[in-house]
Amino acid sequence: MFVQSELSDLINKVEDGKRLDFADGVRLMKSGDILALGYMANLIREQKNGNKTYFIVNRHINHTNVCTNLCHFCAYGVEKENPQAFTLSLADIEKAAHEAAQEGVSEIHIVGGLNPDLPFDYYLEMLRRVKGILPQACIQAFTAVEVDYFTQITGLSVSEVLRRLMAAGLDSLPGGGAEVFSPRVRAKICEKKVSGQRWLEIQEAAHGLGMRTNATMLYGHVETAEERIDHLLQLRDLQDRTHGFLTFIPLPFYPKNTKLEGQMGVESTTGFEDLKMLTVSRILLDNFDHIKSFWIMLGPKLAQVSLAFGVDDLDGTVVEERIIHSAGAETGQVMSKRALINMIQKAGREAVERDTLYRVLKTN
Ligand code: V47
Ligand code: SF4
Repeated sequence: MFVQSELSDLINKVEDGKRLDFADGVRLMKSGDILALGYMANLIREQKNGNKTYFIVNRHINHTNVCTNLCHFCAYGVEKENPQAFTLSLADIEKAAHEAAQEGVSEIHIVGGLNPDLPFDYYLEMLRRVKGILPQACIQAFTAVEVDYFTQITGLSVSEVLRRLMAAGLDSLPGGGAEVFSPRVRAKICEKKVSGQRWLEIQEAAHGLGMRTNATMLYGHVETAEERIDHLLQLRDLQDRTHGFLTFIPLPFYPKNTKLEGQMGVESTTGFEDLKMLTVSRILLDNFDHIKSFWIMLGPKLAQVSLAFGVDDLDGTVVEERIIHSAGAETGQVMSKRALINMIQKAGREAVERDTLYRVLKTN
């Protein structure tokens, strides 16, 4: 029971286990009643995951920053002539995988730019070598944007590209590249990137092959409240059909060093807005088991508070995150397992180490 709120009717719906619609979602997004939002989100979070908070020991590898898309919100991707351009050799990637093996990771997370000099074989060989070094770890690699790019350079269908990647060791697709599905928003921030519809099609194809994947939304730039809700509901529709999504990760926009920096109305998100986005995601995505805070972007303290506002998963013991740090994130790049467990326990939650597929490895 939550007393006195402009959202009382929606609280009743949530308490009765009823699904919220588009108009309800927009009202949530425009409400300032963070405690009512938190109450609803926490109710759902505890129904789904009890007191558990999941975390993963993983390592991120960004293999190249050369990218032909040059999205306006991205400070990471550069042209190949840029002095900052880099591409890791397969030997560099093997070295990172050996280090990760020492750290006891259960997941390797690999994403990069669309580099026209790299053949499809580079990616297949990368997967084979990483799997050879870390046979027990899951490889979560290549966003739907990269998968679409592989279809362009090979002439193969999405399903065939995915089959070949899976045969080489790919276990799961990360959630990047979704941004905001609205064509209006994409025209303003990433006009060269695949459409939202194509992003969803690729996820659906992956789910059809039995692969589980993640979903994201990049918020806090030019999008409206309505466009955020539309994005969430398109994800919910696909999840109703496939049940292939593992988790949803809202990503707050970092403007520094991007083409959007300094544009009218574009500023860094605030803590209140971040918390609101997490709660609204938890409330609307009633068919997603998990909502994840990426502490690298939210900052560790807000990420910890989010565990009372709908979030049940903290990612991760990340190493070498480059994408958000290029855009001005000042958080560290590494969090020890001990520090993650401490954050979770001090929030009154039970810390559960998981793998990519949310199989429990250890409860703390
Ligand atoms: O698609 C790029 C975002 C994404 C900026 O699946 C930016 O578990 C903020 O998707 N400010 C890649 N965000 C990272 C990603 C991700 C991260 C952690 C976990 C998972 C997962 C996925 O990063 C891109 C884009 O949406 N991004 N530039 C920026 N300036
Ligand atoms: Fe390239 Fe991805 Fe950055 Fe866009 S967000 S420029 S596709 S690396």
